[in-house]
Amino acid sequence: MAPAALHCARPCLSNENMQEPDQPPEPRPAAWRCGRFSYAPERVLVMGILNLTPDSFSDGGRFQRPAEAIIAARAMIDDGADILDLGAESTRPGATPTSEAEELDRLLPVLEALRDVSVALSVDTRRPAVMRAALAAGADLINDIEALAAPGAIAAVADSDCGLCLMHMRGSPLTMQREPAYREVVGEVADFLQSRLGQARAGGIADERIMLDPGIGFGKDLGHNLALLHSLDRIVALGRPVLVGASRKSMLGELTGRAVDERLAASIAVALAAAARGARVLRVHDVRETVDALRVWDAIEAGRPVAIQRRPAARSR
Ligand code: HH2
Repeated sequence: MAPAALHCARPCLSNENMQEPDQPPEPRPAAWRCGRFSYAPERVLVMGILNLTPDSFSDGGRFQRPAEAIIAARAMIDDGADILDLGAESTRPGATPTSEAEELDRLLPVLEALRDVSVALSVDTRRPAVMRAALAAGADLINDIEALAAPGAIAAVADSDCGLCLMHMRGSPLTMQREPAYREVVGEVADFLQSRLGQARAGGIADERIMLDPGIGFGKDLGHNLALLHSLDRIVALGRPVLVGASRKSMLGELTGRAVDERLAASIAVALAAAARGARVLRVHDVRETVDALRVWDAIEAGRPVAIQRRPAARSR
């Protein structure tokens, strides 16, 4: 991809004008398939975070009952979310694992109540049994911070038509922030994701279903996170849509000195910077504000007002 194109998430005038006259047009990447949905490759999607946990780092304990989580989910859809990411186990640094039964108890009532919403339903889990139960209950996407490392995880995903997010993490949530060290963080993360992509492919999961995530804050210090965001094009170059999740994370606290509930501006800044470098899915707590920011950025990139993109229709189950 030409450097100018990195700053333009959707085809726009400035991008066309930069094209050399005798250069062949770049091949258009295939759509990304995700359960009931199929997304145009240039679309930047907003994934709203719905943590059903008592202990998530920024919004743990927000919901006492499933009904409250369902109301919050519907509000995120009204605010413009394309995907909802339901998590029933915290992965914050130092978190101890939740039992499988507890993860399912938190997740399934909410997922089942939302199964026919007009946006994709993602489930953030690393357990194959939870993946299978979630897919049976209507999930469109499996978001695995362990990149399908658990025995049986590849088969659980391969047996469905769901989308898949493979994320890079060093160690486990309990230990990952104990002095993380890399020779060259961007290259090592890219090599890991390339290798997991190959294993998923070999296990029968088509490329068109897969996206990749450098895993901001998962076994990385501030320098590692900034290097990955700065050089996100090297992850984008692996040829799959890239997800970035930096919303409210501690790197933003380190850069601004702000507490976790005061990181909205910083979260928007990192979301736009990631989109400008080619990220196609932004995992965020603050959906409405991120959607507004993307709309303004899009119009500036295009040099004219841009019609609000309609969400793709869901295929029936
Ligand atoms: N970050 C978190 C959880 N899941 N999944 C992907 N693909 N990428 C991420 O960056 C990512 C993720 C951690 O954030 P959060 O869900 O807000 O907190 P917690 O893990 O404490 O529930």
